[in-house]
Amino acid sequence: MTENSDQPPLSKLTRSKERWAREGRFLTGKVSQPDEQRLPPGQHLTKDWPVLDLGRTPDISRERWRLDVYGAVANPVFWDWVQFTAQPQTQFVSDIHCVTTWSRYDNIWEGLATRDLLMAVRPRNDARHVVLHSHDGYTTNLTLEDFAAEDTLLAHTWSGAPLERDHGGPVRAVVPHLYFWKSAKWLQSIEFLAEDDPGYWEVRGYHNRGDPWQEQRYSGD
Ligand SMILES: Nc1nc2c(c(=O)[nH]1)N[C@H]1C(S)=C(S)[C@@H](COP(=O)(O)O)O[C@H]1N2
Ligand SMILES: [Mo]
Repeated sequence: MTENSDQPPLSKLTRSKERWAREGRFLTGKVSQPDEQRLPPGQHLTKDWPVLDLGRTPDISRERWRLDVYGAVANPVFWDWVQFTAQPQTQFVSDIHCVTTWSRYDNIWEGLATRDLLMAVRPRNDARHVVLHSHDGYTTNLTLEDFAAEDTLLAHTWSGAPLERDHGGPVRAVVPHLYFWKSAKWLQSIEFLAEDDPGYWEVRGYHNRGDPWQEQRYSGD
């Protein structure tokens, strides 16, 4: 999580979010279950789709894009666009829950399901954790179990159209059962690890797991 000095400065929102994590902003103290209520505690519904990131938007063409999957796996891969899109394609419809309290229902994603990726790379027995690395220097960590969740995918298409650059195109992760900061945009590589390695927001006060139903917004929640 080194800060690149040739990167533009972080956005004002990014700095505010660091402060909110320290203050415990937006916490309601409630817990609910997905089957009881579609909207997690403390969230409100939005119809538009806000753009949130560190304020650096990488410009990666599909031609230049590669996916590097490495670490504690039997079969590491380094795919270009043609190889990536030759993998099994899956469509999932899921809700987005951002820690800054907006949620957006019924997003239609298409791409490679993480379960299919796992079949291709075959995690070793000692693999327990996954780190997603992005082209803007962002990282986020997941347990192997959360990464392998049923409706989790590496998405290149949203609502039938190529994923926009602002929203992480060419390819972003989508991990719908956790807060949206776990869904890395501009995905560059996926690292499998025996030990946990907290990511960009996880070392800046966000919860290590981020389950919206348990309102795991910040560390210590
Ligand atoms: N690479 C990268 N991925 C990222 C981020 C980021 O700054 N860089 N921000 C995260 C956060 S905090 C959120 S809420 C979502 C926002 O995705 P959106 O801009 O498509 O709504 O992306 C997540 N993935
Ligand atoms: Mo976020």
